[in-house]
Amino acid sequence: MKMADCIFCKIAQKEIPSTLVYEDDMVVAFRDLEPQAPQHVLVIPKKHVESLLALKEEDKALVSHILVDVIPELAQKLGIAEKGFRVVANTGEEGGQTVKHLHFHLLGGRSMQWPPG
Ligand code: IU
Repeated sequence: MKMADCIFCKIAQKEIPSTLVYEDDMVVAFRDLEPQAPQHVLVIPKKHVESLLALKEEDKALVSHILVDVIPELAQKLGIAEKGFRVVANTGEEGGQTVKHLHFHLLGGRSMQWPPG
């Protein structure tokens, strides 16, 4: 399930170091190297999925695990659940996706503006 040249696959496999904040059998979460908020974590599936558009029927449990279990738990753990936070999945070129391994940005610890740039 690993893509040889995918940096997030390497982070998930611990071949490249990162500041992990969460791990289970399906998911890892680590601190973004260029944080855009006081708390900025990336939640990724361990298996390589290029983007939201590449998800398949069989991935429904994975996505719901990320959204229903992992992100709310992490928001609590990072202390941003009460005041609020933002979850972003940049998808494709105009969506601003730079790393082609599905990732959910979890941002918090400051007031967010809308719309984003
Ligand atoms: P994007 O949605 O694909 O633009 O987000 C990619 C994010 O991954 C971006 O915020 C980078 O700072 C972050 N990142 C990282 O944390 N570690 C890395 O090795 C690489 C990118 I490459």
